[in-house]
Amino acid sequence: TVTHYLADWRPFPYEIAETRLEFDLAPRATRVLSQIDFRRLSAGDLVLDGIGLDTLSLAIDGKPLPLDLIDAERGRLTLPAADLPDSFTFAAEVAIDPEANTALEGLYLSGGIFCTQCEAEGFRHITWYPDRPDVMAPFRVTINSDMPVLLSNGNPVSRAEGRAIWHDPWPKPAYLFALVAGDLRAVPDSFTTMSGRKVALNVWVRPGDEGRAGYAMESLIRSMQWDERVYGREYDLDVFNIVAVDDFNMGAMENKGLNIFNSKLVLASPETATDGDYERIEGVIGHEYFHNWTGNRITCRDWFQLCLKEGLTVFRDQQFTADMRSPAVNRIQDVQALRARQFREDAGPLAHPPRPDRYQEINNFYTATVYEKGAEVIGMLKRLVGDDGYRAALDLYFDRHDGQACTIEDWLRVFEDATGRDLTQFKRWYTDAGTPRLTMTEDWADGALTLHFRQETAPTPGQPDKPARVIPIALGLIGPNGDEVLPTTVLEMTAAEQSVSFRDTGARPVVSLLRGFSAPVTVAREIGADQQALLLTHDTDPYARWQAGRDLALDGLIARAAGRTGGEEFTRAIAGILDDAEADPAFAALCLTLPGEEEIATAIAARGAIPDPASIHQARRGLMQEIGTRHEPVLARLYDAMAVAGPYRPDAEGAGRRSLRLACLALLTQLDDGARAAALFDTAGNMTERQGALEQLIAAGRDEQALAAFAAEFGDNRLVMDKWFMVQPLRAAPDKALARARELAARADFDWKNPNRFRALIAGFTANHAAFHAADGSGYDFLAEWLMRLDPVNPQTAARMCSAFETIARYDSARQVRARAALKRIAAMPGLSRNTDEMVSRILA
Ligand code: B3K
Ligand code: ZN
Repeated sequence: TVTHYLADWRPFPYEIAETRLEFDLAPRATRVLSQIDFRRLSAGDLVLDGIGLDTLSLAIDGKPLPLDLIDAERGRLTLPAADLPDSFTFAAEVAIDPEANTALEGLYLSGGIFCTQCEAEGFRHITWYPDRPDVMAPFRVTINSDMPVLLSNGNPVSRAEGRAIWHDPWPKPAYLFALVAGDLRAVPDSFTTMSGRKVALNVWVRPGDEGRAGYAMESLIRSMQWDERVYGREYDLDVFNIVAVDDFNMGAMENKGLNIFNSKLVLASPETATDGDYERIEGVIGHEYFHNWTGNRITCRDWFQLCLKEGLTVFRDQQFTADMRSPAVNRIQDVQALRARQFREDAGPLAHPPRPDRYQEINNFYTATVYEKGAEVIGMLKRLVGDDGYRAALDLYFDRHDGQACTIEDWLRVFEDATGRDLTQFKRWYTDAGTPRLTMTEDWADGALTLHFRQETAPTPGQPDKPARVIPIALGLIGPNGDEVLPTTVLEMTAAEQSVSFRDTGARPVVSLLRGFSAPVTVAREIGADQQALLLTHDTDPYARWQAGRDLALDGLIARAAGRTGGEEFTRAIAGILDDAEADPAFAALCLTLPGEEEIATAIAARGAIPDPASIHQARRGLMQEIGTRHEPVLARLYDAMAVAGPYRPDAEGAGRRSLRLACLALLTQLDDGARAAALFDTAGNMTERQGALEQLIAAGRDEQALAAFAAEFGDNRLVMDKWFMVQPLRAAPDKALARARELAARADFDWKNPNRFRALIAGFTANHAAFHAADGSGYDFLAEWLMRLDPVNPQTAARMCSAFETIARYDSARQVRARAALKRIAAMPGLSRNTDEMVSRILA
């Protein structure tokens, strides 16, 4: 295996004036003709990438080239510089087999629809090309096919019987190329941009799905408006197409003018999609649309710079969602997701910086660190330079770098130039892995409160030393009577240790720390339960308020998991939240939902103990029961009060009410044995409540009828049945989940080659913490078995799911031995993909 290093990047010695492609589509033998107009920029051979191509002919300026220039083993075609004029047209004719393409990379078929996925290095599966993001070109694409709908990037040029021609004037790298051909129906609309250009919009779906594409279209229009209003960015083609396909390795792809989506992020109706689905659709439609400027017009110089486009685009989609919904609630959700996925990654064998400096398989680096931490880093930058500084820097970024392939250095330089700030130390957030641990101790003397901060970051793979970073610490002070005595103040920590004092605060206040989660760090501080309860009740910062409740609950859960009593303070303090719940139901729901088992395990490990999954499961159930018992009347009242009258609307307000309703239901189910859940399942008119009720029935072991009814109603809807496959292993009691998963895996409709279906069942199971980490290693064996089955078919999806093993080092040695044995079996599999091989080796290292 080859390791690629950031330090090895060299400019490509040629540029491309235009790329012309012609496709003769056929499922088993698609012919691709390419003509690429190259111009020499500097000395060097012309090296093109190509994998799995049946090369029929190669030529330079019409003169045939010998096919033995191809190094099939390395996937390369090398044309010696000496044989090349200064400018020339390279032509190739190749044949490819879309039907055999189960890896879903390059050109493949999904339910009879031809479609493509080229990021990161999929284009080399289509034809010979400099498949690297810093080689940009305008594309002209001809598609020959009888399919009714033929789409590619850019603007349509002509359409005739069996042929469509598309032209994309905006220079782009090959990873943004896309082609779609199939029997599709359009849900059309249009948008007039701020300069008055009319853009035709289409969401393309299979016949019959038109009625479920409306929300995606509305989300697209809101995204276009928002990017104009907030970033001054206008769309730049005559058409914008979105296509939904059922077989897709990730969520969606931002191909220029032709976004291709996993159908689960497009199709929604009240009966089939949950509030969470609607929110994700809006967020991902926004994300891919925002890439048009942050990713497409300005792209990455090389794949090490991936977070240049992804971190920024996640940051933008989070801002968008906050504007469309509730900033406080969405911030808390983003922090929860960051902790669950990125902190976890950062603390284990797969830790890497937002800008990695080496990789074997770049597809393994589309991670929470590159995406979500990349976004947090931008949030910190914005906090440090202020809103105006941020806006000035972004304007400069678009001005200076439009049409270019850029680096993190270019990005930081626009902030330095626009604001005059030196970002040398700040850059460590991009180059260093690991989550800093911020410790705060307090001194109270002579009416002055002094806070002492210390930051440390544990070593990560390949990075033993961790110099201090710039940490913006937003904090406020709350007096003992609940009044805020110091509004949010930002402290810039730059040294390993730093102190700050506050006077004239009256009686000793409580510190509301890391408001708004101002930096992606973990916090260690001495704080009493009464102080946490004070913050939970009185903090003015919603994130800090929620966090106080979280910490209080975690303390209780950890005590219980260790066989002690615990959670009484949380149970008591939650009364205040319940009293106030109707003012902001979504926020109350977040406070009322206990940390998950995985989060409890993380907290136990952070305190230097070994988590025991079964005790954690018991502890959580036990505390839920106590909370339910203690607050039953008010929970029951809220449960009824939160029913939303009238037709379902996927807005934040309705979603908030439903989330509180389901949070109450989870607690009440501990007492009523699923009576309310069963009633809700039978009567609810929307998928949010039906799925929520079903999950409770599964956890309560009363699911037989409901599951049968669900399958009878939705058996022919793949997306809905994915939910059915997911919730069972996820919510089943830990000692029943594996048997359930194995039963489901044996069903004829467990179409495991479909990534959504595979993930539903297998990731549903691994997310059942106590089942996956069963003491006998049976959960590890189950995952290994399925990863070994999937790897030869779809290496990308198999490799991603190896990360379920990334936390094994925190468990007892018997579990570690079993997990490592499972990983070693995967590692030893003949023909293991480079993707999975890299993941498994890193975890085993
Ligand atoms: N850029 C794509 C992700 C491509 C993943 C390749 N394995 C989607 C996105 O981030 O918007
Ligand atoms: Zn993205």
